[in-house]
Amino acid sequence: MPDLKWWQKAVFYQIYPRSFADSNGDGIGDLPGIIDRLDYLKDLGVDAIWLSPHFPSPQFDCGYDISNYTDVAPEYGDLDTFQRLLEEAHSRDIRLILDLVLNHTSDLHPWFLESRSSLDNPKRDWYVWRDGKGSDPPNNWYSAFGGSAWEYDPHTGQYYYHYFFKEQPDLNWRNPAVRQAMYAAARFWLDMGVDGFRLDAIGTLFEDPDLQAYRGGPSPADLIHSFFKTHNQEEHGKVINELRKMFKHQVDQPEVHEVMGELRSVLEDYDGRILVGETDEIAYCAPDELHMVFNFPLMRTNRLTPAWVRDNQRQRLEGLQLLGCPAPGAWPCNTLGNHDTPRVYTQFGDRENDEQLARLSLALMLTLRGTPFLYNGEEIGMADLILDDIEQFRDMLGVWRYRLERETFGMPEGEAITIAAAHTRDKCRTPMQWSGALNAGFCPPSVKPWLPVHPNYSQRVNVSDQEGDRGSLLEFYRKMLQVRRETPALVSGEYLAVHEQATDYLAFLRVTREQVCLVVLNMFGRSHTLDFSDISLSNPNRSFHGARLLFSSREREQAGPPISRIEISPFEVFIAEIY
Ligand code: TEU
Ligand code: CA
Repeated sequence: MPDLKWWQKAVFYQIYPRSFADSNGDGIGDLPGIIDRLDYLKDLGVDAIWLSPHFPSPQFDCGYDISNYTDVAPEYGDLDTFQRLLEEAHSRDIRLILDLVLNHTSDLHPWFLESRSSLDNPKRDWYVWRDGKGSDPPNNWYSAFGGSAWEYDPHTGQYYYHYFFKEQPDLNWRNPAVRQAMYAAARFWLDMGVDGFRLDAIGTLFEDPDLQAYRGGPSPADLIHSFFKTHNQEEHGKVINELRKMFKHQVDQPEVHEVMGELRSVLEDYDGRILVGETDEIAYCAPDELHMVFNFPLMRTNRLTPAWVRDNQRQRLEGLQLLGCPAPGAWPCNTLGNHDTPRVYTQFGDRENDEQLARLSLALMLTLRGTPFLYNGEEIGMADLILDDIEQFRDMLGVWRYRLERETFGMPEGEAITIAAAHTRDKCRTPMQWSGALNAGFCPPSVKPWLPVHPNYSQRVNVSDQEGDRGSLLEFYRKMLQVRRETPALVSGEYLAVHEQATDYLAFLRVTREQVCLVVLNMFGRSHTLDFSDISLSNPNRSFHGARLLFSSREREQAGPPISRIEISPFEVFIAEIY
């Protein structure tokens, strides 16, 4: 295997701390709970954790509104506990990256409290303050989370800018003092030994300095309201493109590259630390900027068809190759779910074959070229929980949508709840389901967890009922992670699509000098008898006559089938070394 770095071989597992494991029975996940579950993660076979924000926060945006960048939220533990988590993870050869929210702080962060206290406060220019135009805001920019991007502050008679909620005022990244303060926060955790950062919403760091107005057209509310009507991912793609036009003066300004470069140079003072940006913009992926960015376009569909994946891979890999991302060749990063998106089981299921499609989704993540990011709970098939009581919502984006539908569009209560429940990110953030006990073993039966537990925990969608059950999704994840770990070509091999006209199944090779793997993912319910004897490689010229089975999602004889006649079952995951 060419000398890949650890982050190019690793499988990442995102932990949403508030929902992962509650050690002290207050209904809220915490760091000691994660420590208690590190053996579970080691046994599952993940190599690295992305920890969503663990910092002190008023929790207006569920932790993405930070009020202290160099401490631990008291409900999760303290710095000593964090140090212990890091040591316990490292002792199990599990790396840990943190979630660095650069674009904004909480409006209760001391920096903002100082900044808003007076026009001449030394920290005034740490945030984006502007005079209004008469009684109007400085311009017509919107927030991505609804309403104007400008909040009037009567105390000083100016407006401050917020790309997200008004409780998340944007930092002014053109101010060197802001950069130094945030780099110092990064060093605080790097000095402790963390292995890097997932950088939140990096595209939003800068806004057009001349406040170039939005060219006019629908508001985010109008777009999002219309999207829900259709709620299909192709429509979602159109909405995303419209939103990108709407926010073009508020995101992906050229200076973002400068900050990514400065952050990268901070990391160069340490060994083996990484930066992965929450963006799909591959232009940030460079030897002097980010190690990885996410392949978000892959996720923007309701159904992972072979054609969809082939097109995505063609675009992403060719694009990364052109950029000369860190050798060897391009280095992609694939994911199908996180704390902002529907759960994989729900999003890519079809309500009839969900179990098989969940297996295919994972197999895709573990066999495509690049670093896979998994999301806690997907390994047991956790699904979206559709809430029916607005009082249970914790994601203010869901509450905003409810109010929008009720107050702006006059939707009846029941419909507004249904729409908001589909939109709120609470649906994918419910507590991890550890057992079939009440509250799924997340917290004591007598305690109300911070979000309701999905009731399907009592139908074997939980760790303890699936552990040791060969037919369970959890054991499938464990086995597939092991196969990937033991198959160098699946980790470092070039990707080469074959049988590209096939509509039902996705077939591709993963090629290194030493090994060639054939991967066949049958994404539909029809059987196929396939002939791969026509495969050949140039440079060096190679043809193939035999197949050695590495993994199949169904029982198969150990000896591989003849390469000219491979029978593939409905929804089968088939991986073989060919020679
Ligand atoms: O999300 C940034 C981002 O892309 C959001 O605009 C996303 O589209 C939204 O969550 C709707 O799906 C990051 C975090 O992942 C998210 O949880 C935070 O709410 C947001 O930044 C602000 O920090
Ligand atoms: Ca707790």
